[in-house]
Amino acid sequence: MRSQGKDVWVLVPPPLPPMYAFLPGFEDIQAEPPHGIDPQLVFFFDSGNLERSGSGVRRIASHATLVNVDHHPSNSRFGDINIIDPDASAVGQTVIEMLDHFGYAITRTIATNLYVALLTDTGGFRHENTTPRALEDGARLARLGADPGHIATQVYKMRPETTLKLSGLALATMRVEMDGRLAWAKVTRRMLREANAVMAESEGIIDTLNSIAGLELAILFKEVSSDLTKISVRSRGGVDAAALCASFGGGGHIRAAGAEIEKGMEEATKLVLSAAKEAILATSSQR
Ligand SMILES: [Mn+2]
Repeated sequence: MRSQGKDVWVLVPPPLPPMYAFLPGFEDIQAEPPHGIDPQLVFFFDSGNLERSGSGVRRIASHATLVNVDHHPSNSRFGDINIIDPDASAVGQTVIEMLDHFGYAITRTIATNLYVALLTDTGGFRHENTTPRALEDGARLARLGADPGHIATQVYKMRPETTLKLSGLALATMRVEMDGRLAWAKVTRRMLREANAVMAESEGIIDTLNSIAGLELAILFKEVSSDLTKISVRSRGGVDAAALCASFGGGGHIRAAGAEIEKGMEEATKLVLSAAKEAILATSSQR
C-alpha cells in the first residue's frame, strides 16, 4: 500500500493525528494529489461520502474510476465500484478480504496498518462491533507481525499534555440531563487557546462522556468557527445516532455518528439538544 515510485499516492485529508506517525508508510501520506498528475484509478477507504475525502480528490475524481470501499451503512455509493460491508467492524477487514482474494501476501507492514484500523474502529476492541470476526482478524494480523502491545501504547498512550488539558476544560462544561440519560459537553475555540491544543485533540472526549453509568446518549459540541459547529454523538440506548446526525446533514453508525452544522455553538447546541431529547423520549414510549 506504500507509494511505489510515482505511480501510487496515498492521500488523507488533514489534520493527521500525530499519534499515527509510527505507522509504516506514514511519511508517504499526502493531503493533496501533486499538481499535474492524472490518476485513472482512485480507491476510497472508510469514506461514507465523497465530501469526507477532502477537496483534493474531488477534481481528479471527476473522470477517474472510483472504487469505494466502506462499512458505513449510510454510504452514498458514489463509486463506479462500491464494496460496502456494513458487517465489517473496520474497513481494514474488507482490505484483508481483498488482499486474500487477489492473492497478495500480508506483510508485517500491512498487518501493522490493518491492525491499527481494526483497533481504532472497535475502540480498542471494546465497542459492540468487537465481533468474533474482528478478534480473529486481529489475531491473524498479530501472527503476521502486528505487535498489539506496542501499537496500543503508540495509539492510546502517547497523548500530549495539551490533549488532557483540553479534555479537562471540556469535561468541566459537562451537563447531565434527563435523569442521567443524556450527557453533553462543549469544546470552544477559547479552550483550544487556553490548552494550547488543536481541535483534532478533542477526539477522545466523547468517549469519556460516554463512560458515565446508565447513560443513553452522549453529545460533544465542537466550535470550529463562529458559524460552524461539529457534533460527535455516541448512543448506548435506543437512539440511532446516525439518524439523529442525518437530520443535521451528517451520518455514521447507530452507536457513533457526527455532523457539521453551519451555525454558531449556541444555536447548534439548542437545536441538537432539543432533537436529542425528543429522540430519547421517543425510544421510551416504544418500550
Ligand atoms: Mn470506519
